[in-house]
Amino acid sequence: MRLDVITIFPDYLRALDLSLIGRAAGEGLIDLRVHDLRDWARDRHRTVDDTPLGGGAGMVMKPDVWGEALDEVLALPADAAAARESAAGRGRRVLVVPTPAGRVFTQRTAEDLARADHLVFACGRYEGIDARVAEHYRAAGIEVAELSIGDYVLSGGEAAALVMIEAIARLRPGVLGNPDSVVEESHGASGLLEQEVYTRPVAWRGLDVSRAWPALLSGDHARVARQRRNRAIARTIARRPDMIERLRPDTLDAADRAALARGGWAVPDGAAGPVELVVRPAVGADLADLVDLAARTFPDACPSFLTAEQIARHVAAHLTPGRFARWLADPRAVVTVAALGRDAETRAGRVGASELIGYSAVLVERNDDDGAPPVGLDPRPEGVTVPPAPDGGAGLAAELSKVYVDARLRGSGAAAALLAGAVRDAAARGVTALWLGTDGANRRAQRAYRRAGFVGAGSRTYDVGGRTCRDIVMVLNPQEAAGEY
Ligand code: 6GU
Repeated sequence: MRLDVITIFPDYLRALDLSLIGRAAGEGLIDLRVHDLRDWARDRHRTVDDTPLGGGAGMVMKPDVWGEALDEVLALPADAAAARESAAGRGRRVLVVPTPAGRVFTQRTAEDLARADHLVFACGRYEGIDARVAEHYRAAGIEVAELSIGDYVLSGGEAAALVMIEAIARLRPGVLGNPDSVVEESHGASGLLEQEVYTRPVAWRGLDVSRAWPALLSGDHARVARQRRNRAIARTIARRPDMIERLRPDTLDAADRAALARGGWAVPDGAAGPVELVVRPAVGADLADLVDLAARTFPDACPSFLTAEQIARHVAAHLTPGRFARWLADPRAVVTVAALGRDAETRAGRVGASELIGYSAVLVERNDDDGAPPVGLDPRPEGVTVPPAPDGGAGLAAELSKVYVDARLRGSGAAAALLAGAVRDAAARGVTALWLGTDGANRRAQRAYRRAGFVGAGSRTYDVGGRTCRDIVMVLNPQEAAGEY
């Protein structure tokens, strides 16, 4: 690859003699030449700029001086038609003009320009280069890229050219010592920022990697890879939500979706990318929406042998406004709802009649002053044992009753987000055994609960509209699970 830089400060580019790029040039991997624009000036003072037409502040770089310089460096005949001829069959050549008014230079741009054979950087100073320069070379068939390195203003294109050349050159074969370093880095193909990195000592100034990230030292490569990707997702959510929005659904597996969901992003069926998810405690104003959502989602969780009538009877008896109203008023019932974010709603389309797309309810097994348990709490199945609290005190059981998500949001991660929220809430309330019963034939639900850390704890029977169903019982200790999130 040949690189030419034209500037009025050739010394500025001396930084390229150092480090990787210098070595690559030394080894002949890239052929880098820096030219002084003033060599093409015609007058005694070697003038390269003039006042702007129409008046105003600053100076503009003269097109005639740039024209002479670029003709020579691009080795072009001055005549446009001849230029087009010679441009063909010579490999790809790009004239790069760094300017804060350009398109933003990204890793994609670097990858693209790294495939060119010849790059010529025209570094402007002052208010910029007369606009006819870019116009002329474009008309002559030269590929011209006016590029900015970010939304701030530098006093000249030199620093920007340094940045672009470093980003481009390190992608050329042989320039980097370890080509793997470009595979998994920020702004790479994954669309995620790179996760935090650590080295020895494992414990430093009270910060212990083995405690914060036990998987890293486990030697289990799959586990390490999974945790790294989860941290890359969490970091990107925190720092670059704009990148999260651009993730493509076909690049996201179930574990990715769960990690996204824990950070408040879901991937609805048919959506172009993740959408923001709001997971919050249910409030009185949600009552009507909750009842509607419950009636809509309950049939999805039922075994296929149940009739519509049996299901309807169950909904009418149990998923009533009265039931939800009592839960909302009872501190032992933790009802959490999920809704798509305001922007997300317009992008993904509204789901159903209400804004809510999912809910969960945790019912803590504690009697009130009248000695009554929360309404709707099922008897605790035999297989569920209640471990003591971490401080050795009495444990506490709660039923997760349950996580229901609109069918359209299935597999989006919304269920995982609600589940994570339910586990966190249960942990905060001192629950040591969070249990649930779910239809024995519903493998999808069981898989989701297992992924969240639930383990099997026997079975129970469960009545739906007069028909007895067999449920799998699963349990998790929220006190232990909290760290996993
Ligand atoms: Cl490419 N040039 C200048 N002068 N300022 C910039 C820039 C380029 N990119 C961001 N700011």
